[in-house]
Amino acid sequence: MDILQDLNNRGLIHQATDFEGLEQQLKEEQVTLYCGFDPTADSLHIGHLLPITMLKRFQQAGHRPIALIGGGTGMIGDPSGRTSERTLNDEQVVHGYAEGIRNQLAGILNFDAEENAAIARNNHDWLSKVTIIDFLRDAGKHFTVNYMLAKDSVASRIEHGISFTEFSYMLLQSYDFLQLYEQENCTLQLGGSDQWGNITAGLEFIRRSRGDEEIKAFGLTVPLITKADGTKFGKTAGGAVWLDPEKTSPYEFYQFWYNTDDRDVVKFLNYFTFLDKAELDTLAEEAETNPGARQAQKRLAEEVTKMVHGEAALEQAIKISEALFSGDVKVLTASEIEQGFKDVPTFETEKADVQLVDLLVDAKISPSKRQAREDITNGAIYINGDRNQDVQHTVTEADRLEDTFTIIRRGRRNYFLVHFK
Ligand code: 545
Repeated sequence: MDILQDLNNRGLIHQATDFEGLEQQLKEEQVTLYCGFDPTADSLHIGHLLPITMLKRFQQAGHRPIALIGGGTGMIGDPSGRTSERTLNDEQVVHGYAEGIRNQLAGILNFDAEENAAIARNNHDWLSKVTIIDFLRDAGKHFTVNYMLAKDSVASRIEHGISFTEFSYMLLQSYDFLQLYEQENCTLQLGGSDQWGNITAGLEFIRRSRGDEEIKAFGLTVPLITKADGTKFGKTAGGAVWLDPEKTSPYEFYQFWYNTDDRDVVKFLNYFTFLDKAELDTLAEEAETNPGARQAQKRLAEEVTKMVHGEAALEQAIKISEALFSGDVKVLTASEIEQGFKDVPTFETEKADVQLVDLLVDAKISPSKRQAREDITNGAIYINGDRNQDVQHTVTEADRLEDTFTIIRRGRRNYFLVHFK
């Protein structure tokens, strides 16, 4: 199937500058396309995932993606989609972020493909070299202030004010598109819907600066991701869902996708996975007839976790999820316990041996000794997954997993972690 048709079926096309023209170019040749990422943080998060998977889809269809790192534009700050001025980061900070983001993109796109390897470019390479005189003559002259003021990113900021720095941003992104057009024969720029103004400014700039030449360059945006319950996509109680495994563990990442609302799961399967129509139809059918089994969520979580963190991290995330669900936690390694129990109440102690009754009270698992004894005799207390009904029990080395942790459960679901230091 042709790539644009596939993207359309998946609901991935929000706006396109010349759909038919683009469709034709994609049929006729290997197209080089790009999407830009400004190093404004030390990691990407799942709000950036859709354009990344778009680059990957085009690559799988035989085209050549460029991941553009905004080492230069990240020094300026894009006003698009923002209600207030950004604070500027130092060059060292931006440089450090750029390196990390490049590596994250390299983990998802194929930089070693034979025919159409993805490449990374950094706009600091050219933006740091152009002189202000050349820039104002070669770029500035092609834009009227009137045109710039009419862009959403600027118009929405007029009331409260926008610095000349951020006002100028669209010229820099436009300058990039021309550079990549000339250096790499890049004819398509992708982005989220917030990037439409910058992308169309770039196309305008290419046309004007190339004079009479017939320009076959295009812009495409993906939709803003909405959720059925109206809350913002990608945010959890703990904040953003990062691609960096140190910031959001693969287990948490897996759980995020696994917890997708039944009303959103088919859309997200279309957006974020590479499953074909037959599989998507089967999963949609299962989600409809047997939502309780959460087969669609499971598949979504598996596919996205594998794409971002790899097969081994996915296996671990599944292992942790299953252990927590079944209660059989003894199979977990120390690092798996740390991942799976990150948000579980944790009690640290330096004691070697401790009475179970005392531990339940000290760790605030039971509110009093009397209640602790009752919980034990009632069979509500589990040590590392095994019920323990002995009120005299002493928790010792023998009750520790990996010499360090004792996992206590009260009832079916309430987990507590005791960390013996
Ligand atoms: C810079 C130079 C170019 C082309 C594009 C840019 C970046 C663009 C921008 N994009 C956003 C971004 O977010 C920070 C990522 C790293 C922490 O600001 N001006 O850099 C997001 N982008 C992906 C999508 C986006 C957009 O990276 O386009 O819509 C989010 O989904 O907000 O020549």
